[in-house]
Amino acid sequence: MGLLRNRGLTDEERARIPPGQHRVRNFPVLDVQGPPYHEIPDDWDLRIWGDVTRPQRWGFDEVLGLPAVSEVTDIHCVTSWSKLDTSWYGVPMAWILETVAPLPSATHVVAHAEAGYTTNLPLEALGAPGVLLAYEYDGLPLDPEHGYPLRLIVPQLYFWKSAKWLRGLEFRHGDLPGFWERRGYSNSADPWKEERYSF
Ligand SMILES: Nc1nc2c(c(=O)[nH]1)N[C@H]1C(S)=C(S)[C@@H](COP(=O)(O)O)O[C@H]1N2
Ligand SMILES: [Mo]
Repeated sequence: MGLLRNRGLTDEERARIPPGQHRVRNFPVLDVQGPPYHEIPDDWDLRIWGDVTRPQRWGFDEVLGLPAVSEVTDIHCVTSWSKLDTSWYGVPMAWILETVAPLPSATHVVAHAEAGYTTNLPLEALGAPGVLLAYEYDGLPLDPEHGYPLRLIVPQLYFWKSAKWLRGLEFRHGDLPGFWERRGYSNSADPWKEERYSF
């Protein structure tokens, strides 16, 4: 089915679609709960804590003042859609890592989003190219459905790792499975290895 649905692609594009995936042109919305709000609450903050040298707490205006870059990446949802050349703007995770300076004890990171959604990553995954705290998509503020005001983008892993409505990054010694990881999704989530589920 995936092959038939991928017929319109060039060879170059087809090579960017992981096994079992098909390309979409729209931008599907997938989440457990839907947008928590359409305006940024007064008490909004982004917190970075745990096994780091310099914990942080930023209001949204402060986030806008941090160094920012554009990234064009392909994204892959475990439900089998992939979207090529999505365009994001925000704070590069490389800069965040330099700034907070994870302690030697830090091995994993839990991303905390509104309404209790979490997802876990090994520390190395945050160091991969293109990982971003994104606040713009296609040159505009994120849509509420896609994570306004801020979401994580981890393009090299299935998209459930890219927490929408992000509020915190917890650096930890040891792993702690997140919302979907506790419900049978793969811990490692590499789309090129089809690491979809853990059973
Ligand atoms: N906070 C939060 N982030 C989330 C989710 C969610 O339910 N809550 N769903 C994840 C899943 S399963 C996917 S595929 C992507 C979907 O992002 P999109 O709706 O922008 O396409 O968001 C991820 N991030
Ligand atoms: Mo997903």
